[in-house]
This record gives sequence, C-alpha cells and structure tokens, in this order.
Amino acid sequence: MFSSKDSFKDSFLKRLESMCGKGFEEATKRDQYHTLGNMVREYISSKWIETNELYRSENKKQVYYLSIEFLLGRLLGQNLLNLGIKEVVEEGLNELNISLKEIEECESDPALGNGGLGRLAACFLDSLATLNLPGHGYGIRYKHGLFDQKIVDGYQVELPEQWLRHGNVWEVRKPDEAVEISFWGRIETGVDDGTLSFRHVADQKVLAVPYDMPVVGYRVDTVNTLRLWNAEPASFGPNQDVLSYKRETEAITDFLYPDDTHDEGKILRLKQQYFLVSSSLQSIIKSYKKENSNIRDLHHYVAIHINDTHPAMAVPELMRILMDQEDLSWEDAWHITTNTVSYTNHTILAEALEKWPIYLFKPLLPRIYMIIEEINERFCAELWDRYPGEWERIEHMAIIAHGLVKMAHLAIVGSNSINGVAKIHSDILKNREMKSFYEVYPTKFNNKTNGITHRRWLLKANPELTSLINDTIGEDWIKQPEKLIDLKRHVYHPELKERFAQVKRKRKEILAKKIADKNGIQVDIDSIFDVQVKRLHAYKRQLLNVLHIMYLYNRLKEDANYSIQPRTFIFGAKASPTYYYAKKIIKLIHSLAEKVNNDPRVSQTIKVVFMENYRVSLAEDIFPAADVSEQISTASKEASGTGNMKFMMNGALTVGTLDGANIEIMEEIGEGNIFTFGLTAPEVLKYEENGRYRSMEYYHHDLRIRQVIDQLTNGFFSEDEGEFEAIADSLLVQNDQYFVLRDFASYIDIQEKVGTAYQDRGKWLEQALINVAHSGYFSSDRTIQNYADGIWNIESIGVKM
Ligand code: 26W
Repeated sequence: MFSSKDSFKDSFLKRLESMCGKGFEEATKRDQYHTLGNMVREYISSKWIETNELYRSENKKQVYYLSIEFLLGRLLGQNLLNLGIKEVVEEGLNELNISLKEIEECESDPALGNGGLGRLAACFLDSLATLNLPGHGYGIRYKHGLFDQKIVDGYQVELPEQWLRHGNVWEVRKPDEAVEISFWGRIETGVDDGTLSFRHVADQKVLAVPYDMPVVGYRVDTVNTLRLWNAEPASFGPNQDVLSYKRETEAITDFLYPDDTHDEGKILRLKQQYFLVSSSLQSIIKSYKKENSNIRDLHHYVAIHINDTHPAMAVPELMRILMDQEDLSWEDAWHITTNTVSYTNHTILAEALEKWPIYLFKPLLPRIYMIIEEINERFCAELWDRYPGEWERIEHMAIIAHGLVKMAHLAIVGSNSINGVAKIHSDILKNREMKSFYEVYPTKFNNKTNGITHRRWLLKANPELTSLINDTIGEDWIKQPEKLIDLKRHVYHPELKERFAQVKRKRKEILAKKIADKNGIQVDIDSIFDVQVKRLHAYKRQLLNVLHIMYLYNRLKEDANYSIQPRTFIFGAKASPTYYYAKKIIKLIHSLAEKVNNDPRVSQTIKVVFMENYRVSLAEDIFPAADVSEQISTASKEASGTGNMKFMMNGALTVGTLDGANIEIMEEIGEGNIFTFGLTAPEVLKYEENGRYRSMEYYHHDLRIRQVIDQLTNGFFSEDEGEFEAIADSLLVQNDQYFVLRDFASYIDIQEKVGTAYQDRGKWLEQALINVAHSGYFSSDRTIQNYADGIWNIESIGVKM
C-alpha cells in the first residue's frame, strides 16, 4: 500500500471510492483526509498487534503513565513521518494534485490538555515508543478538549472544542474491555473466614469503555497504546431515572477542566480523577493476571506513574484491589503498592496543590476514603515514633487535616519516587516545599529534567532546518539527539550561517503570511520576531513584556532620534475562563496592539500581534519563526517550562529569568548565548520570607515605571478608565506579588542588549546555531531514558516485523 508511490496512488483512489462512496472528482478534502487516515491506521495495525503480542510473550516489566491530560496535537503528519512513508505519500498525492499539508489541516487538533503537563505526556509517549520501551498512556477521552479561543473586541470568548465531530480515525473502541466504576453508596463491613471484608453497596455504577490509540515510534516497529476512557451508563435498572442517570454518567467525560493553576475543588473533577484511576488500574491488573499467577509479584512487572497528583488515588485504589479483591493483607498490599507507584510534581504554586474537602470525598468514594484514613493513621503513627510530641509537624505533614485530603501528601507517602521536572524545581521541593517529607524519605526524591520530542518540534515542525542539519552533520542525530552537538564544529562556517538565515527567513515569511491572513497585520520580516506563547498566568509575567512594549512606545513617541532594531512582539495565550486578571491581560495586549500598530511612526519600528487560539498546531508554525524566546517567569515559580526548549531547538535566543529549565539551558549553551535578567530564586524567596518588598517605591523612583502604570488608568488606552484598574492594582495596591516592577529595569536593560546583539548578524546566527547544537540534551528521549533507568526499571523490547 505504501511500498511505492504508484501502489499508494492506486490504493488511495480505490479506498476513496469505497469509503466515501464518491469518485475522485466529488471527494472533499475531508474525504481525502479520512481515506488517508484509515489507510495509515490499517498500516499501523499489524505492528500494533505484533507489539502487544511481544509484550505478552516476553512478559517483561511495563510502565503505565496515568495522566488527566494528553495534549497530542495532530497525528497524521507525525505518524507518516515516524513510519517513514511521508515521502511516498506526499509524492503520490502531488501527482493527484493534492497537497498533503492541506489534507493534514483537515484533522482536528486534539486538545486534551491545558499546557505544559499535558504536552509533556504526549512527548513522553512518542519517546517511549521510539526507544522501544514498553510503556502506555492512560487518560480520559474528553468529548470536548480545551476550549477554542475567539477574540471579540480584544476580549477572550470561549467556544466548546469539538474534536470528535467528524470522528477520530486513530481510535479503536474496545467494548469488551470495559470495566465498571462505583461511586456513592456505602460500605458494609463483614467477616469472611475470620478476616474483615468490605462490600460496597447501594453504589452507582458507571461503565468505562476504552478507546485505544496507537503510539507509533520513529522508524521502529514498536507501536504502544494510549488508552482513553469514555464514561457510559453501566445498565439501566427498573426504578431508575434513566435520563438523569445517563446525563450524570456521560458528564464525567464531557469536558476537560480548563484551569491549570487553581484547584477548583469541583466534585465532577474528583469523579474524573477516580474514573481515570479505577478504570486504568482494573485494566492493568486484568492484563497482568492473564500472564502472571502471583499477584505478589506485581511490582516486578508493572510500574504505575502518576502525572502530578490528579491520579494520586492510584495509591488507595491499588490497595483496594489488592486487599478487597486479591485478599492480601494490608502490609503485603502496601509493600506492593508503594513499590509500584511513582509520582512527578509539576508545580509548587500553593493554589495549584490539590486538597479535597472530606464532605465531598467521603460520600462519593467511601471505600477509597476509608483506605486513605488508614494510610494516614499509619503514617502519622510512624511520624509520632520519629518525632515524639511534635504535634505541629505531624499535623502539617498529615494526609488528612482540617477537613481536607491533601493529594500531594498521599502521593508522596504512597510512592517509591517523587521527582521534580528541572534541577532548581527538584531542589526547591527537597529544601523547601516538601522539606519535611524529604527528611523522612530522603532517597525517594530525585530530579528528571523535562524534555520535548525533537520529532515533532524539529523534524515535523521545521523540515527546512532538519534538512540543513542533515546536510551538515548527517542523520545520526535523529536517533541520537545528543549528536546535535556535532553542529557546534560548524557554527562559524559562513555557508551554514547563511543557510540557517535563509531557513529562518523562510519560516518568518510563512508566519508573517499567517499573521496577515488572520490578524490583517503586515509585519516586517527583517524585524526581530520576539515571541511569548504559553498559558496566561500572573507568574509567567506576560505583563512585564507588555510594560516593556509600552515603554518602547513612549520612547519612540517622545524622542524622534530614538532608534532601535525593529521588533514584532508576538503573543499567544489562553486564559482560564474564570481567571479575571488573565483575561484583562489579554484585553490589554489587544489595546496595546491597537495603539502601537495604528501609530504611523511607531508602527514602522514595533508591532504587536496576538495570535488567537494558541494550540499545538499553531505552535508548530510559531517556534520555527522565532528569533527571541520570552521565558520571563518570576524566578522559582516556573517548575521547568518546555516551550523554552522548543524555541532553542529552532534557533531562537532566550530572554529569561534564572528559573526552571532556563538555568539548565544556560549551563548547556554558556552564559554568553542567553540573555538572563532579574531576581534569582533565592532572592525572590528571601523577599517572600522577610516581606521587605515595596512595589510602590519602584513606582515612585522610576519615571519609566510611573509613566506606564499611569497609562493603565488615565484613559491612554480606553475611554473606560477602569478597564485596567485591576492590573494597576495588582502592581501597586497588592504589592506586586510576582515582582514585575522589581525586575522591570533589569528587563529593559537586557532587551536593549538583545536589540543591539541582533544587529551583529553574524554573531547572532552563530549563537542561534549554538542553541540548536545544544538542544539535544532537551530531547524527551533523554528524559524518558532517565525515567526508565532511574524510576521505572524497565528495558527496551525490540519489536521486529
Ligand atoms: C488543579 C488544577 C491544576 C491543573 C494542572 C493544577 C496544576 C496543573 C499542572 C501541574 C500545571 C502544569 O501544566 N504545570 C507545568 O508542567 C510543565 C511540565 O512539567 C512544566 O514545564 C511547567 O513549568 C509547569 O507549569
């Protein structure tokens, strides 16, 4: 089917007819997409079956990655690339006058995640399969992924995302492997053969139906599985309110919660979490038992990883299964559970730490709550032995306290490994945030610095740069990304620099065209493309970027002789629908864009562009076109960041604080190839401790600051002077929690240096190439190998067809 372009064309045309019931002439682009998608899935299926059979027969340890989010992005292009059939398909289609790119754009971009955490999970799946590691994802098949963002008059409006509207060619529904989940009801305690038994009665049952998606490794025969669960009614009883039962059940997988910093404490979210955990664990145990007779060996064959605390109920759920269904004692079950489960922490922001009120938790999940209570009691007893009389410490560390279940504490106590996602973040966990736990479990804590898959963020997103690298150092780096460092020997070669400049220019043209089409703004290709794309959050400080642009505007207006390297400031960001401040920042960016872009003189030097509906597919057009990457979070607040790595890999220079993985990027490329500024993490933490920061002083002493802040409320932007009051208040009245004003001067200085540096074109190109050369370290292949060796203890299994 894909062995030559002629056989491809032949099969494609036949399939188009049989699938769509139309001739070639009448078929739409979407018909073509469905046809090709089906052909590819079919091509994948033999490898998929082979992989599963091999995993069964080899019976080696496997890892199951539980995540409430998988932000996959479109799959057709990536699958073609990984399978090594993209060229054949592209050429075949070309002869039929069809553009593969246009077909690819018919695929909806599955947005089953909010941002960093969900996208990391997707990169990890790609690396697991490529490294031939037996690892699978378990998640939720949300009917509606993250909302589509529309901008109306500068304001964000959310529309329901509809990725399943035209079906999903990649999924296979497996009704035979459905499992039942119990909510509500009560637990009846009895005695069986002298041991306690627990029966969950009067419960409400929900059916979890798996939809499996293939995860294709790059040029290997391994095809792993992403299993997404769909909630459906289990069965209808005679005396049941059928409609409301159906509605309530299906609501569980209706939509993805669009918030990634504020723990909302909503019961539906708790239901989603238990639904994911219980269905996944039941299915994992079932497949284990098919090949293994002794449940006591579980941890030698199975590793379960929880992506943040959202699946932390894996701990009590595994305990429940081992005790109530497999008849193990508490001690045996605990030994197996803690040796099976491992946990990654992705944030230290207090407001993101999940705490569930008992009054919600206990009635919804009575047996799970009982088990957590017992875990808590045993844990507190241990603490009591260790720290006799230290009530405060014990209360502080308890899993249940003050009417709340603390999920991070449960995850730490119940797992064998706790890791942060960048060195600084792991250190902050050990030495501050989770210090008391680190003292009790020093060996459990470790670091696994995040990574990204270069197959999506370089090979797929930037084929032009990929070819240039191949021409320069050969293709070994694709399988061994650390070999990108071979580029370093060439970065001073004028020819490479020139060709890199051409690639960048071409990618800037492509993005500029998109901007012209979508925003109606003409941007200057020779200007610096300065980009900040990420979720909108106060700690990520899009506001600092905005204030800098306002400052430039003022300078350009006031001083006719002020001349700087032209810049295009590009933003992309979704705000949580309930996050008032974040939505105001989006409006502010639009008001600023309006002002700047319509000023006949200023707009010759700077422009501001907000790209609507930032998502994986748009990101693939943005990273390759960027010159400057904005990574300007308040030091200590961004656990790692992964966008920073995607920019670097595409040859953008970072303007960044010493936060998250920025620090490791700097260590790799050297201080001379990154623009760092601002407070360091220890400085921020010290301010937070001693409370000595006074943002008002910066307002009074720095005229530049006073001017831009005054402009937020003096009608400079809008007739409604109250429009941006909340933002001004956050900086002054609320004493600027994220040190925007404190870092302002330092940011202005570094940005001036960026402008000057860009004018030394030769040097800039070298620095960009140095960034690319060192980006291999940030491949998720390295990260996943670290997890495999250091946490999961799994080995690769070579699938060979
Ligand atoms: C309870 C609501 C909620 C939902 C999601 C709170 C927190 C989250 C996530 C943990 C937020 C998240 O995506 N964190 C990001 O994870 C990335 C991958 O490790 C890191 O690179 C980012 O720095 C971190 O913000």
